[in-house]
Amino acid sequence: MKIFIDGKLYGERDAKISVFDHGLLYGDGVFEGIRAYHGRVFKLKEHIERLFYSAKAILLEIPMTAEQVSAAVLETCRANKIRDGYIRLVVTRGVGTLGLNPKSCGRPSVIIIVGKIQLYPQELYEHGMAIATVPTARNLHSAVNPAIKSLNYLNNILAKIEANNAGVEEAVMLNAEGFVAECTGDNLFIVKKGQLLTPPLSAGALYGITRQTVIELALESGVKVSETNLTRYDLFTADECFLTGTGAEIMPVIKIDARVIGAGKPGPLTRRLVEDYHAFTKTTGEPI
Ligand code: PXG
Repeated sequence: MKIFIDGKLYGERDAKISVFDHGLLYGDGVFEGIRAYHGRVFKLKEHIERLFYSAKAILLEIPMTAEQVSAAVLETCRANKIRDGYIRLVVTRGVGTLGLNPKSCGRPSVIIIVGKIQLYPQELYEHGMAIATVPTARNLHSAVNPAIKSLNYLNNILAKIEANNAGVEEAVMLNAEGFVAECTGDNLFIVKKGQLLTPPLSAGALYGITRQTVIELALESGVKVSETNLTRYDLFTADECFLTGTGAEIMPVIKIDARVIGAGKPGPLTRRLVEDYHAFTKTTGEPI
């Protein structure tokens, strides 16, 4: 496996960064998770744009242009002969002193790792997943804004641990007001009377690229989509529920906090969107 670090490709054993990088010491940095399907990088432009927005929000200057980062992603895919896979793009604050002030950091580091990802067993995609709401709330907009895809995922990791402790694979995170925000690494949708509903970004959802793709696919097929605040009650009484994310893709949900959702199996609109999504990944993306 070849890993891109600051303009050069390294073998797996030589791909190393300093223990003084503030990405490690403080989680100071940003990242993207991207997928390649059928020899194309899916939604590359959108991921690069979000990376630069995340960086801007934390006053991190990426030492490459968006075009250079895109070219580096494609180059790393080619070097690894990847046609289908997962691309982790990371920008750290760089090497600094012990002390959190980023002023001590020299140059941010750009790292690109290409590999495979399977977050959940195939069986869950066929039969659906059980999820649960957890005590850890989604970040406040007035703290680390939840739209920033930062290297500090501890809030979501705690929620994931709480879900695991509750015997399920994924957590529903509520915001400070008690409205549904999203899951730890995916956005959440419900179907109610034929309509698709998902929390607005203002509820603390990440501006998910899979979320946006699913919204567009639904609208194209004539399904009404509404971005609206949802409560746990709305989840419990939904006809269908599913999660979206680059890693998870589209995951049907069949149980939330022990309440069976709809008929207790992946619903018809969910199934159709899964099909449409996979068909769409075949026809779009930046050629490797
Ligand atoms: N919310 C959060 C908090 C995320 O981290 C999403 C929603 C979905 O966004 P996209 O743009 O991917 O549709 C994410 C993305 C992993 C992993 O390693 C996590 C994500 C993506 C890829 C891999 O668990 N999260």
